[in-house]
Amino acid sequence: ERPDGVPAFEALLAADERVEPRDEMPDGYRRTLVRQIAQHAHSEIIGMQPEANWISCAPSLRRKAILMAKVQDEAGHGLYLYAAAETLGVDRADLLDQLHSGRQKYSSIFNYPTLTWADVGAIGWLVDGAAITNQVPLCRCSYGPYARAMVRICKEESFHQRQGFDLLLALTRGTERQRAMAQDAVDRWWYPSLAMFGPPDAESTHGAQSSAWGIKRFSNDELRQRFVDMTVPQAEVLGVRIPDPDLRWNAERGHHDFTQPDYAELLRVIKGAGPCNAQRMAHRRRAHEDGAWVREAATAYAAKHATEASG
Ligand code: FAQ
Repeated sequence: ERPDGVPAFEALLAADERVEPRDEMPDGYRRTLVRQIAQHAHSEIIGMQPEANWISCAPSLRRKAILMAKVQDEAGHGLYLYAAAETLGVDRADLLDQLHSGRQKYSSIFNYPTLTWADVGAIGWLVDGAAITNQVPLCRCSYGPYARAMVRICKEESFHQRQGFDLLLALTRGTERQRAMAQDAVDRWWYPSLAMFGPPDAESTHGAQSSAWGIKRFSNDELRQRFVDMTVPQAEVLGVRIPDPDLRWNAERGHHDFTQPDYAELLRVIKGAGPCNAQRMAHRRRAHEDGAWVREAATAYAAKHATEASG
Protein backbone atom coordinates (compact mmCIF):
# COMPACT_ATOMS: atom_id res chain seq x y z
CA GLU A 1 0.00 0.00 0.00
CA ARG A 2 1.21 3.54 -0.73
CA PRO A 3 1.19 6.34 1.87
CA ASP A 4 -2.10 7.70 0.44
CA GLY A 5 -3.78 4.33 1.09
CA VAL A 6 -4.25 3.28 -2.57
CA PRO A 7 -3.00 -0.30 -3.06
CA ALA A 8 0.18 -0.08 -5.15
CA PHE A 9 -1.19 -2.45 -7.81
CA GLU A 10 -4.34 -0.37 -8.39
CA ALA A 11 -2.25 2.81 -8.50
CA LEU A 12 0.03 1.35 -11.17
CA LEU A 13 -2.96 0.37 -13.32
CA ALA A 14 -4.65 3.75 -12.84
CA ALA A 15 -1.47 5.56 -13.90
CA ASP A 16 -1.10 3.16 -16.87
CA GLU A 17 2.32 2.15 -15.61
CA ARG A 18 3.76 -1.34 -15.93
CA VAL A 19 3.46 -3.96 -13.20
CA GLU A 20 6.88 -5.57 -12.66
CA PRO A 21 7.76 -8.98 -11.15
CA ARG A 22 8.82 -7.39 -7.82
CA ASP A 23 5.42 -5.65 -7.40
CA GLU A 24 2.59 -7.09 -5.40
CA MET A 25 -0.27 -8.30 -7.56
CA PRO A 26 -3.56 -10.09 -6.94
CA ASP A 27 -3.44 -13.89 -7.31
CA GLY A 28 -6.05 -13.77 -10.07
CA TYR A 29 -3.93 -11.34 -12.10
CA ARG A 30 -0.90 -13.61 -11.76
CA ARG A 31 -2.96 -16.70 -12.66
CA THR A 32 -4.53 -15.17 -15.75
CA LEU A 33 -1.14 -13.95 -16.98
CA VAL A 34 0.43 -17.38 -16.47
CA ARG A 35 -2.49 -18.94 -18.34
CA GLN A 36 -2.33 -16.52 -21.27
CA ILE A 37 1.47 -16.26 -21.57
CA ALA A 38 1.90 -20.05 -21.28
CA GLN A 39 -0.81 -20.64 -23.89
CA HIS A 40 0.88 -18.08 -26.10
CA ALA A 41 4.32 -19.71 -25.66
CA HIS A 42 2.90 -23.17 -26.36
CA SER A 43 1.24 -21.79 -29.51
CA GLU A 44 4.57 -20.51 -30.78
CA ILE A 45 6.35 -23.84 -30.44
CA ILE A 46 3.44 -26.00 -31.64
CA GLY A 47 3.02 -23.41 -34.41
CA MET A 48 6.40 -24.45 -35.80
CA GLN A 49 4.98 -27.80 -36.91
CA PRO A 50 2.53 -26.98 -39.72
CA GLU A 51 5.07 -24.92 -41.67
CA ALA A 52 8.18 -26.93 -40.78
CA ASN A 53 6.62 -29.79 -42.73
CA TRP A 54 7.23 -27.72 -45.88
CA ILE A 55 10.88 -26.73 -45.34
CA SER A 56 12.20 -29.73 -47.27
CA CYS A 57 9.70 -29.14 -50.11
CA ALA A 58 10.16 -25.38 -50.57
CA PRO A 59 10.24 -24.58 -54.30
CA SER A 60 13.51 -22.60 -54.24
CA LEU A 61 16.58 -22.03 -52.08
CA ARG A 62 15.38 -18.50 -51.33
CA ARG A 63 11.96 -19.66 -50.14
CA LYS A 64 13.59 -22.40 -48.09
CA ALA A 65 15.94 -19.94 -46.34
CA ILE A 66 13.03 -17.59 -45.59
CA LEU A 67 10.87 -20.40 -44.20
CA MET A 68 13.69 -21.78 -42.03
CA ALA A 69 14.26 -18.29 -40.58
CA LYS A 70 10.54 -17.89 -39.86
CA VAL A 71 10.23 -21.22 -38.10
CA GLN A 72 13.35 -20.45 -36.05
CA ASP A 73 11.83 -17.09 -35.07
CA GLU A 74 8.81 -18.98 -33.72
CA ALA A 75 11.08 -21.09 -31.49
CA GLY A 76 12.64 -17.82 -30.28
CA HIS A 77 9.21 -16.32 -29.53
CA GLY A 78 8.38 -19.40 -27.47
CA LEU A 79 11.59 -18.91 -25.49
CA TYR A 80 10.98 -15.21 -24.73
CA LEU A 81 7.45 -16.04 -23.67
CA TYR A 82 8.46 -18.92 -21.37
CA ALA A 83 11.03 -16.54 -19.85
CA ALA A 84 8.30 -13.91 -19.37
CA ALA A 85 6.06 -16.51 -17.68
CA GLU A 86 8.92 -17.53 -15.37
CA THR A 87 9.04 -13.97 -13.96
CA LEU A 88 5.64 -14.82 -12.42
CA GLY A 89 7.18 -17.57 -10.31
CA VAL A 90 6.36 -20.60 -12.45
CA ASP A 91 8.80 -23.10 -13.88
CA ARG A 92 9.16 -23.72 -17.61
CA ALA A 93 9.43 -27.49 -17.13
CA ASP A 94 6.06 -27.43 -15.29
CA LEU A 95 4.45 -25.40 -18.07
CA LEU A 96 5.67 -27.92 -20.63
CA ASP A 97 4.33 -30.78 -18.47
CA GLN A 98 0.96 -29.05 -18.44
CA LEU A 99 1.02 -28.73 -22.22
CA HIS A 100 2.01 -32.38 -22.67
CA SER A 101 -0.70 -33.61 -20.32
CA GLY A 102 -3.35 -31.44 -22.01
CA ARG A 103 -3.96 -29.21 -18.95
CA GLN A 104 -2.79 -26.09 -20.80
CA LYS A 105 -3.93 -25.24 -24.29
CA TYR A 106 -2.41 -23.74 -27.41
CA SER A 107 -4.03 -21.82 -30.25
CA SER A 108 -6.75 -23.66 -32.17
CA ILE A 109 -5.22 -22.56 -35.49
CA PHE A 110 -2.33 -25.01 -35.36
CA ASN A 111 -4.67 -27.99 -35.44
CA TYR A 112 -5.40 -27.56 -39.14
CA PRO A 113 -3.31 -29.34 -41.79
CA THR A 114 -0.99 -27.67 -44.33
CA LEU A 115 -2.02 -29.46 -47.52
CA THR A 116 -0.12 -27.48 -50.17
CA TRP A 117 2.76 -25.02 -50.50
CA ALA A 118 0.21 -22.20 -50.75
CA ASP A 119 -0.75 -22.94 -47.13
CA VAL A 120 2.64 -21.56 -46.06
CA GLY A 121 1.62 -18.29 -47.75
CA ALA A 122 -1.87 -18.32 -46.25
CA ILE A 123 -0.45 -18.94 -42.77
CA GLY A 124 1.96 -16.03 -43.14
CA TRP A 125 -0.64 -13.68 -44.57
CA LEU A 126 -3.70 -14.61 -42.50
CA VAL A 127 -2.44 -16.38 -39.35
CA ASP A 128 0.48 -14.03 -38.76
CA GLY A 129 -1.78 -11.13 -39.79
CA ALA A 130 -4.27 -12.15 -37.09
CA ALA A 131 -1.44 -12.72 -34.61
CA ILE A 132 -0.09 -9.18 -35.18
CA THR A 133 -3.54 -7.63 -34.84
CA ASN A 134 -3.92 -9.37 -31.48
CA GLN A 135 -0.34 -8.81 -30.32
CA VAL A 136 0.41 -5.16 -31.16
CA PRO A 137 -1.93 -4.02 -28.34
CA LEU A 138 -0.22 -6.55 -26.03
CA CYS A 139 2.94 -4.38 -26.34
CA ARG A 140 0.99 -2.02 -24.04
CA CYS A 141 -0.21 -4.76 -21.70
CA SER A 142 0.04 -3.89 -18.00
CA TYR A 143 2.56 -6.62 -17.18
CA GLY A 144 6.04 -5.30 -18.06
CA PRO A 145 7.91 -8.50 -19.03
CA TYR A 146 5.06 -9.66 -21.31
CA ALA A 147 4.69 -6.21 -22.91
CA ARG A 148 8.44 -5.97 -23.60
CA ALA A 149 8.62 -9.48 -25.07
CA MET A 150 5.82 -8.54 -27.45
CA VAL A 151 7.74 -5.61 -28.97
CA ARG A 152 10.38 -7.78 -30.61
CA ILE A 153 7.89 -10.55 -31.38
CA CYS A 154 5.65 -8.11 -33.26
CA LYS A 155 8.54 -6.83 -35.38
CA GLU A 156 9.34 -10.38 -36.41
CA GLU A 157 5.67 -11.21 -36.98
CA SER A 158 5.32 -8.33 -39.42
CA PHE A 159 8.18 -9.76 -41.47
CA HIS A 160 6.37 -13.12 -41.34
CA GLN A 161 3.16 -11.57 -42.57
CA ARG A 162 4.95 -9.85 -45.45
CA GLN A 163 6.65 -13.09 -46.54
CA GLY A 164 3.26 -14.84 -46.61
CA PHE A 165 1.76 -12.03 -48.69
CA ASP A 166 4.77 -12.11 -51.04
CA LEU A 167 4.52 -15.90 -51.42
CA LEU A 168 0.81 -15.71 -52.27
CA LEU A 169 1.43 -12.82 -54.66
CA ALA A 170 3.97 -14.94 -56.57
CA LEU A 171 1.33 -17.68 -56.85
CA THR A 172 -1.55 -15.39 -57.87
CA ARG A 173 0.69 -13.87 -60.57
CA GLY A 174 1.61 -17.37 -61.73
CA THR A 175 -0.19 -20.04 -63.69
CA GLU A 176 -3.87 -20.95 -63.48
CA ARG A 177 -3.01 -23.91 -61.24
CA GLN A 178 -0.94 -21.72 -58.92
CA ARG A 179 -3.79 -19.20 -58.64
CA ALA A 180 -6.22 -22.01 -57.83
CA MET A 181 -3.86 -23.37 -55.18
CA ALA A 182 -3.60 -19.93 -53.55
CA GLN A 183 -7.38 -19.51 -53.56
CA ASP A 184 -7.91 -22.97 -52.09
CA ALA A 185 -5.50 -22.18 -49.22
CA VAL A 186 -7.27 -18.88 -48.50
CA ASP A 187 -10.64 -20.69 -48.56
CA ARG A 188 -9.44 -23.14 -45.91
CA TRP A 189 -7.55 -20.71 -43.60
CA TRP A 190 -9.99 -17.76 -43.53
CA TYR A 191 -12.49 -18.91 -40.89
CA PRO A 192 -9.95 -20.67 -38.63
CA SER A 193 -7.96 -17.37 -38.68
CA LEU A 194 -11.04 -15.41 -37.60
CA ALA A 195 -11.55 -17.93 -34.78
CA MET A 196 -8.04 -17.24 -33.43
CA PHE A 197 -9.43 -14.12 -31.73
CA GLY A 198 -11.47 -16.31 -29.40
CA PRO A 199 -15.19 -16.60 -28.67
CA PRO A 200 -17.51 -13.62 -29.21
CA ASP A 201 -17.32 -11.04 -26.39
CA ALA A 202 -20.59 -12.20 -24.86
CA GLU A 203 -19.10 -15.68 -24.38
CA SER A 204 -15.55 -14.67 -23.43
CA THR A 205 -14.83 -16.00 -19.92
CA HIS A 206 -11.85 -13.79 -19.13
CA GLY A 207 -12.41 -10.78 -21.43
CA ALA A 208 -13.95 -8.28 -19.02
CA GLN A 209 -11.56 -8.99 -16.15
CA SER A 210 -8.49 -9.01 -18.40
CA SER A 211 -9.55 -5.63 -19.82
CA ALA A 212 -10.04 -4.22 -16.34
CA TRP A 213 -6.51 -5.36 -15.51
CA GLY A 214 -5.05 -3.77 -18.64
CA ILE A 215 -3.94 -7.13 -20.04
CA LYS A 216 -6.33 -6.94 -22.98
CA ARG A 217 -6.60 -3.49 -24.55
CA PHE A 218 -9.30 -4.49 -27.05
CA SER A 219 -11.95 -7.20 -26.94
CA ASN A 220 -11.99 -10.36 -29.06
CA ASP A 221 -14.69 -8.92 -31.36
CA GLU A 222 -12.97 -5.55 -31.74
CA LEU A 223 -9.74 -7.20 -32.84
CA ARG A 224 -11.54 -9.61 -35.19
CA GLN A 225 -13.22 -6.62 -36.87
CA ARG A 226 -9.91 -4.77 -37.13
CA PHE A 227 -8.35 -7.83 -38.80
CA VAL A 228 -11.15 -8.11 -41.37
CA ASP A 229 -10.94 -4.39 -42.19
CA MET A 230 -7.17 -4.64 -42.64
CA THR A 231 -7.26 -7.82 -44.73
CA VAL A 232 -9.96 -7.00 -47.31
CA PRO A 233 -7.89 -4.43 -49.26
CA GLN A 234 -4.89 -6.78 -49.16
CA ALA A 235 -7.03 -9.56 -50.69
CA GLU A 236 -7.86 -7.17 -53.54
CA VAL A 237 -4.16 -6.56 -54.23
CA LEU A 238 -3.51 -10.30 -54.16
CA GLY A 239 -6.50 -11.02 -56.37
CA VAL A 240 -7.92 -13.68 -54.06
CA ARG A 241 -11.54 -13.98 -52.97
CA ILE A 242 -12.37 -14.04 -49.27
CA PRO A 243 -14.77 -16.99 -48.93
CA ASP A 244 -17.64 -14.99 -47.41
CA PRO A 245 -20.62 -14.08 -49.63
CA ASP A 246 -21.86 -11.62 -46.98
CA LEU A 247 -18.63 -9.67 -46.68
CA ARG A 248 -19.30 -6.03 -47.55
CA TRP A 249 -18.40 -2.50 -46.50
CA ASN A 250 -20.92 -0.96 -44.13
CA ALA A 251 -20.58 2.82 -44.53
CA GLU A 252 -22.75 3.52 -41.49
CA ARG A 253 -20.54 1.50 -39.16
CA GLY A 254 -17.35 2.39 -41.02
CA HIS A 255 -16.43 -1.31 -40.96
CA HIS A 256 -16.94 -4.43 -43.04
CA ASP A 257 -19.85 -6.70 -42.22
CA PHE A 258 -18.75 -10.33 -42.30
CA THR A 259 -19.83 -13.86 -41.38
CA GLN A 260 -18.63 -15.01 -37.96
CA PRO A 261 -16.57 -18.21 -37.74
CA ASP A 262 -18.23 -21.37 -36.42
CA TYR A 263 -17.70 -21.07 -32.66
CA ALA A 264 -18.95 -24.61 -32.04
CA GLU A 265 -16.06 -25.77 -34.22
CA LEU A 266 -13.65 -23.54 -32.25
CA LEU A 267 -14.77 -25.19 -29.01
CA ARG A 268 -14.37 -28.66 -30.47
CA VAL A 269 -10.86 -27.85 -31.68
CA ILE A 270 -9.89 -26.30 -28.32
CA LYS A 271 -11.13 -29.46 -26.61
CA GLY A 272 -8.84 -31.60 -28.76
CA ALA A 273 -11.07 -32.76 -31.63
CA GLY A 274 -9.49 -30.72 -34.44
CA PRO A 275 -8.11 -32.46 -37.52
CA CYS A 276 -4.48 -32.46 -36.28
CA ASN A 277 -4.63 -32.19 -32.45
CA ALA A 278 -3.46 -35.75 -31.82
CA GLN A 279 -0.67 -35.52 -34.40
CA ARG A 280 0.60 -32.16 -33.07
CA MET A 281 0.66 -33.37 -29.46
CA ALA A 282 2.32 -36.69 -30.33
CA HIS A 283 5.02 -34.86 -32.28
CA ARG A 284 5.56 -32.36 -29.42
CA ARG A 285 5.87 -35.10 -26.78
CA ARG A 286 8.29 -37.04 -28.97
CA ALA A 287 10.41 -33.92 -29.60
CA HIS A 288 10.52 -33.32 -25.84
CA GLU A 289 11.63 -36.89 -25.13
CA ASP A 290 14.21 -36.79 -27.92
CA GLY A 291 15.61 -33.57 -26.43
CA ALA A 292 16.04 -35.03 -22.92
CA TRP A 293 19.78 -35.60 -23.43
CA VAL A 294 20.30 -31.93 -24.30
CA ARG A 295 18.56 -30.78 -21.10
CA GLU A 296 20.55 -33.33 -19.05
CA ALA A 297 23.84 -32.23 -20.63
CA ALA A 298 23.06 -28.54 -20.06
CA THR A 299 22.19 -29.19 -16.41
CA ALA A 300 25.37 -31.23 -15.88
CA TYR A 301 27.45 -28.51 -17.55
CA ALA A 302 25.89 -25.78 -15.38
CA ALA A 303 26.44 -27.86 -12.22
CA LYS A 304 30.09 -28.47 -13.16
CA HIS A 305 30.71 -24.76 -13.71
CA ALA A 306 28.95 -23.87 -10.46
CA THR A 307 31.29 -26.25 -8.57
CA GLU A 308 34.34 -24.85 -10.36
CA ALA A 309 33.26 -21.27 -9.61
CA SER A 310 32.72 -22.02 -5.91
CA GLY A 311 35.94 -24.08 -5.67
N1 FAQ B 1 -7.41 -21.23 -29.36
O1 FAQ B 1 -12.19 -15.88 -22.21
P1 FAQ B 1 -11.56 -15.97 -23.54
C1 FAQ B 1 1.01 -17.30 -32.73
C2 FAQ B 1 -9.76 -20.16 -24.94
S1 FAQ B 1 -0.53 -16.59 -32.60
C3 FAQ B 1 -7.36 -21.90 -28.19
O2 FAQ B 1 -11.90 -14.95 -24.55
P2 FAQ B 1 -8.86 -14.89 -23.28
C4 FAQ B 1 1.99 -16.72 -33.74
C5 FAQ B 1 -9.20 -19.27 -23.85
O3 FAQ B 1 -7.85 -19.59 -23.56
C6 FAQ B 1 -1.54 -17.60 -31.53
N2 FAQ B 1 -8.01 -21.48 -27.09
O4 FAQ B 1 -9.95 -16.06 -23.31
C7 FAQ B 1 2.32 -17.68 -34.80
C8 FAQ B 1 -10.14 -19.59 -22.73
O5 FAQ B 1 -9.85 -20.91 -22.23
P3 FAQ B 1 -9.35 -21.22 -20.72
C9 FAQ B 1 -1.27 -17.41 -30.06
C10 FAQ B 1 -8.70 -20.32 -27.18
O6 FAQ B 1 -7.59 -15.50 -22.83
C11 FAQ B 1 1.85 -17.50 -36.07
C12 FAQ B 1 -11.48 -19.76 -23.43
O7 FAQ B 1 -11.15 -20.11 -24.78
N3 FAQ B 1 -1.55 -16.08 -29.63
O8 FAQ B 1 1.23 -18.23 -32.03
C13 FAQ B 1 -8.78 -19.58 -28.36
O9 FAQ B 1 -9.35 -13.68 -22.57
C14 FAQ B 1 2.15 -18.40 -37.11
C15 FAQ B 1 -12.35 -18.54 -23.38
O10 FAQ B 1 -11.81 -17.43 -24.15
C16 FAQ B 1 -1.91 -15.80 -28.36
O11 FAQ B 1 -2.01 -16.69 -27.53
C17 FAQ B 1 -8.10 -20.08 -29.49
N4 FAQ B 1 -8.11 -19.44 -30.68
O12 FAQ B 1 -8.73 -14.48 -24.84
C18 FAQ B 1 3.16 -18.79 -34.55
C19 FAQ B 1 -2.12 -14.36 -28.04
N5 FAQ B 1 -9.55 -18.50 -28.14
O13 FAQ B 1 -7.95 -20.67 -20.66
C20 FAQ B 1 3.45 -19.70 -35.57
C21 FAQ B 1 -2.32 -14.09 -26.57
C22 FAQ B 1 -9.96 -18.57 -26.86
O14 FAQ B 1 -10.27 -20.52 -19.80
C23 FAQ B 1 2.94 -19.49 -36.85
N6 FAQ B 1 -3.60 -14.55 -26.11
N7 FAQ B 1 -9.46 -19.67 -26.28
O15 FAQ B 1 -9.37 -22.71 -20.63
C24 FAQ B 1 -4.73 -13.78 -26.12
O16 FAQ B 1 -4.72 -12.64 -26.57
C25 FAQ B 1 -5.98 -14.36 -25.52
O17 FAQ B 1 -5.60 -15.44 -24.70
C26 FAQ B 1 -7.06 -14.81 -26.55
C27 FAQ B 1 -8.24 -15.40 -25.79
C28 FAQ B 1 -7.54 -13.61 -27.35
C29 FAQ B 1 -6.49 -15.89 -27.49
